[in-house]
Amino acid sequence: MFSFLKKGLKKTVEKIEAAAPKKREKIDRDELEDLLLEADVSYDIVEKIIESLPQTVNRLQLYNTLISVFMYATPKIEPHGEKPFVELIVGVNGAGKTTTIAKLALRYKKEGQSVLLGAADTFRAAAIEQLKRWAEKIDVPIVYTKQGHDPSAVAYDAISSAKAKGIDRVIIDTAGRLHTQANLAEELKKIVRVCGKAMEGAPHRKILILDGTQGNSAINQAKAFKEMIDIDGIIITKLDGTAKGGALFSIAEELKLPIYYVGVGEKAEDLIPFDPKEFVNTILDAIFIEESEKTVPSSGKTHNVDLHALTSAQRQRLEQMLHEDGYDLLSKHFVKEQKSGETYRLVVNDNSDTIEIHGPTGDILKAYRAEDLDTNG
Ligand SMILES: Nc1nc2c(ncn2[C@@H]2O[C@H](COP(=O)(O)OP(=O)(O)OP(=O)(O)O)[C@@H](O)[C@H]2O)c(=O)[nH]1
Ligand SMILES: [Mg+2]
Repeated sequence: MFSFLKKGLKKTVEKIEAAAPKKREKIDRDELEDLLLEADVSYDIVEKIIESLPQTVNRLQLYNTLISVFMYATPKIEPHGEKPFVELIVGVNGAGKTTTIAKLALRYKKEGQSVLLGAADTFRAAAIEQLKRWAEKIDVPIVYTKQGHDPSAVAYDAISSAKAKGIDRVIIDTAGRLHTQANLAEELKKIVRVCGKAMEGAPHRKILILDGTQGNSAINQAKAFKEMIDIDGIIITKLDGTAKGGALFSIAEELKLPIYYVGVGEKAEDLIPFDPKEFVNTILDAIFIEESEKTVPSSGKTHNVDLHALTSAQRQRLEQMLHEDGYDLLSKHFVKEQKSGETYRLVVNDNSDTIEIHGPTGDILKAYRAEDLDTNG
């Protein structure tokens, strides 16, 4: 799954790497500012991020700052109680609504849930046809009418049909454009109302689809939809086709909505749950030296320290020993030398059963015996 998101963020990562070809352990604030702007993180957010950081920034410091942007990635509402769980899909035209519906349907199906689609984009005949083709391809039932018919009626019928058949989920497609913006707002509001008449509480999730290639300009569009109907969360499509992946930071921060999934291709399989940690780490991998790329001494088998594997007493003892020797624990992978401010790598050597501090060329600067963690210094 990790590489899947990496694939989706390929262009964004390439852009960062082109701007800063040499990976490093720390980055200067000014250079970081340029890199983030390069990845289409909006200016306001870049300023906010930079403000909270020291002049030179290490991976962990930047991780902690970037991840905090995604605090709205709250646990998603899951189907419970009465069937079906109804999702209404909205967004401007071409954003990827219909394709994303197919992707969601396939995902739910693979999870063992039954799905029914509602073709409530009745504005264009081609839109109905497109969803019908997808329904056929992934083999799920669909409720549709002729072009120009009332989309609310389709939504109502889809929910009623799913209720009658005991289907787990309904996903409703909508038009991205009508004759006017006011028409669209009225229509979406009406669909929402009618869903509620077909089933109390429906639609359970109103999902806004945003085209990732639009970067930050998708934000105003999103705000307009948020005003029309109360959006619950976002799916960002076409991440594979853009170097503007950094816009996800601004989108999350500005809209204060969770990002449920990201689209990383045109096939029904190309939808992945959005994991902020993975996302931030993929960006950081483009800037900082990856742990595995760093030089480690060939003697003995080493791996990263997993501080979570230590008891809190052991960890305290390790910090104490490090401190006495002139180092501070920065993160589970790094320490800082108090005198020079240099960052060194912290690794476990399984052969000698020690925790070691490795210098830039892999030389062992200090080694602590694992058993000493259990004694009181
Ligand atoms: N590369 C890539 N293309 C995508 C992705 N999602 C959708 N697309 C493409 O974007 C185009 C528009 O997608 P649709 O699903 O038709 O968009 P829509 O929002 O339903 O558009 P309207 O019905 O016109 O409002 C299609 O060519 C899709 O194949 C994605 O994640 N990656
Ligand atoms: Mg469509």
